[in-house]
Amino acid sequence: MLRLLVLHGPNLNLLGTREPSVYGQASLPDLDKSIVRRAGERGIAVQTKQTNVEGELVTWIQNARGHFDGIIINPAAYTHTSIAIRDAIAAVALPTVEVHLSNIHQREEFRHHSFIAGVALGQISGFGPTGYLLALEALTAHLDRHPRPRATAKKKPSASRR
Ligand code: CA2
Repeated sequence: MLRLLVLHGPNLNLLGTREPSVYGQASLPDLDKSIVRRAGERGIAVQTKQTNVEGELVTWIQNARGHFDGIIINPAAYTHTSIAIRDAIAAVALPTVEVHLSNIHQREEFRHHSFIAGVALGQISGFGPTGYLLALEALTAHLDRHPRPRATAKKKPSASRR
């Protein structure tokens, strides 16, 4: 079974509560549910995570190696600032798709540049929540064409017996 990690960056926990004209009405849990549902229909296991902390994203990306086959990431504002996230993606060498809800190229100039795009398979921008589902399709199609040894689920620490 393919295992994909979906990462949401800073402030995306506010989805559905503010700026609906830019980011839509759906909340982050709504968005995650639609991703998990679509993945389930495709027989893919997904784990979704959100953080407002750059270093946490870096650690999650590093730890994905061996446990996930690919990453879908909306780095949010870190897209435009984070060499650390770019370096982590390059280091783990897992196929990664960059997603943005809004079309960053139609917005302010400072959003036009992505530090992530150069190390991503591709970027999907401007399709709202559908972008994550498109990313799922794109990533699975890529993994079908470029098979690699499958990732394995992380072992839960077993309770110690005395
Ligand atoms: O369009 C996207 O998905 C962005 O990654 C969203 C980021 C923005 O900095 C990027 O340039 C483009 C911002 C995420 C903030 O999300 C909010 C959601 C609701 C209310 C306020 C912020």
